[in-house]
Amino acid sequence: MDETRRTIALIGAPTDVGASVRGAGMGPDALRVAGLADALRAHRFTVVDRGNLAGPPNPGLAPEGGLRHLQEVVTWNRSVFDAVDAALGQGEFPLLMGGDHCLAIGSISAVAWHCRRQGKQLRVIWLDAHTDVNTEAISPSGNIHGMPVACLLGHGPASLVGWSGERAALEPQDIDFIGIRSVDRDEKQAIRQLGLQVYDMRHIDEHGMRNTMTEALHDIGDNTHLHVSFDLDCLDPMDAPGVGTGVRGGPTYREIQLCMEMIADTGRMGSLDVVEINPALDVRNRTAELAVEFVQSLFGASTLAR
Ligand code: B3U
Ligand code: MN
Ligand code: MN
Repeated sequence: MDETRRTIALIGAPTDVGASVRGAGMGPDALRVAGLADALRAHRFTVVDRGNLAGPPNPGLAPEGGLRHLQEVVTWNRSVFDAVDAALGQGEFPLLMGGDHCLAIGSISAVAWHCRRQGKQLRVIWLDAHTDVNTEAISPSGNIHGMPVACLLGHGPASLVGWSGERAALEPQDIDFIGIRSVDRDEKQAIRQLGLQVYDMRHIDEHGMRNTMTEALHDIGDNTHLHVSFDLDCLDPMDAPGVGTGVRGGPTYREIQLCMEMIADTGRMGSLDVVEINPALDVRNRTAELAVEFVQSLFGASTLAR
């Protein structure tokens, strides 16, 4: 990343339609207030804030057919797809500021579409307490922010799959999960059936973050486009209280720093989602400020590097 200093396009998607806890729609402004753009400029990137996308309000309805707010989720993701696609088309680095994690459907579908046309190999690192691989048939909540991975793998409602030009934007071997500690009963079975690579907290406890990330990043090559999908509830809620569905027992601050620095060292990160910051539940914008710190590390900031 250091050599190229690409233009980073900040894309705000202020919605919580994929969640039942309200508040993640304020995430983009929380990141702006925490100084995301200037923090990246300090590392000599050109940063363009494209503002916030527009979309339907959260109607606050119960799930229908196992899906809450399907139409609104589709509409928001269409806008995200178009904005991410446009940024990639201009050679920019798209940084999606969510919003809840359902928005990764549009974001990663656009990245997959781009990689397909460019003949690039897409790899995704999913930083989260949850695996988000539920479908409408098995989700206990109907919340689509618990389903984006399933949709990207080609399993979900017809209106949310196939956006990348193929039924599946991702194959199971294209994605690694880090920090997992909350998986629903039927979701566990889906993970086994799909053969997903899940580095749960026990794995990190036993092997350490260094070995975990070495494994997760081992097949990154010159032709890889690495997409990072960063759900702030990956962090321990003691550090990051501003999330809707926090789960205790997350990685430490130091472990996440190392994780981000090792991703940066690959030099292959080409797109990023920063999602699930919920300012309504936060303490003095602490979670957004922490996100800004970790995003800087993802872009190569380190203690001794300029
Ligand atoms: N697995 C649960 C909870 C959840 C998933 N993602 C978040 N929460 N943020 C579900 O509702 O699918
Ligand atoms: Mn998530
Ligand atoms: Mn999560």
